[in-house]
Amino acid sequence: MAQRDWFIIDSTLREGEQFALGSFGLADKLEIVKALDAFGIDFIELTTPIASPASRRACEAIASLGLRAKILTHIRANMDDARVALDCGVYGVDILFGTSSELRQFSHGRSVGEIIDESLEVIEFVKAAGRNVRFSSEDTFRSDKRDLLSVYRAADGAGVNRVGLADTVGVATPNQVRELVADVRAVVGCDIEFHGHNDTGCAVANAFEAVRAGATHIDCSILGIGERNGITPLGGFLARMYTLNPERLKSRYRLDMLPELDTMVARITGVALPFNNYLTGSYAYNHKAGMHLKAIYLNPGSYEIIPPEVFGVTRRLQVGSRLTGRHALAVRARDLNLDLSDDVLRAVTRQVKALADEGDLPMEEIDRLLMEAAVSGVVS
Ligand code: HCA
Ligand code: CU
Repeated sequence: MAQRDWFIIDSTLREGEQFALGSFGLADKLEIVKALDAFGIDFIELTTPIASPASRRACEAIASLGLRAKILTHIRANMDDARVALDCGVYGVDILFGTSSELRQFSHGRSVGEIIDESLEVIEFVKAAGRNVRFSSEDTFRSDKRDLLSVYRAADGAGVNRVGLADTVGVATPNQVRELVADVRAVVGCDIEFHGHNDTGCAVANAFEAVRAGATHIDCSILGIGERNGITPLGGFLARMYTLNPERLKSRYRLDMLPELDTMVARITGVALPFNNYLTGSYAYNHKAGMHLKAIYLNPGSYEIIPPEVFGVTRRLQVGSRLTGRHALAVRARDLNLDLSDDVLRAVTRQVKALADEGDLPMEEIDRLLMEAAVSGVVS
């Protein structure tokens, strides 16, 4: 199935509010949506306005900002929910219904026929109001495929803009996502959304396979925040897609704003930015081993699949470790305008390695050793 154009639905203010520390005040929400809008995010999904009075006020306030990003909110297949959502002035609603046998038995107790009937009423109501509507089935990947396809077919027939597949528990493998999206693609004409949890570390790969199989909308959140350990992180998904089509991403999003988005959500939620975060983690562009350093100096692409400056970050060259090499020290010496012979450089390298066995050396210490060697010509 040919890849179609795809869009990002940022759910930091819906799924992300389900993160343990994701309890956003109005000022936080406004800061986040404005930053997402400046970044160029296509859609922003908000917590349902019926969750609480403040949720409703936030939904109304954000919908009236006139952002370029289209504002969606998440609702049950329920007419009251739909009315309140439309009253808030949102661009569209994302309807969710559980289709897995577990949810049908232990949660809402509806049959597939009842799910279809209740959903169609809401879908028709939203369509008649001229708004955008999506129908998604919770826990898609543990649902019976025949049930799923008949529900999706009915939703498509009723004129939804999108159907959604949700890997609610993060159990799907990339292959399963590819197959199921392709199966859904074969029975619906509307757009397809994918929402993937990261319990088994597959959320980025699953989102990528969904796009390859014909999905058009991917749910992400900044830093991946959401229920449990979260969903597809915006940065990780962008990194994945960037390597395949850099120009397209650069033309659509202000990629250099990613550090601002990540640090903003880390600050607001009170978590540290993960050290190994995609692209923006403190060490995501750290180069340490001598062989890596040598190649990086000659051509950064040898160990970097994405130039750091594209995402507004800088590389770190860690020269003062026991894994360092002569080339790294030679480059540093050149930067300091020191003229060191090969023998002296080898000797300094040995000295740095021996000292670094007791702990990495800061750059000032490296510089001091290089300058000392330049003056004396020998190294003790
Ligand atoms: C949840 C709901 C949801 C909804 C996804 C969607 C999920 O479990 O709280 O609307 O597509 O993961 O199923 O986030
Ligand atoms: Cu979810």
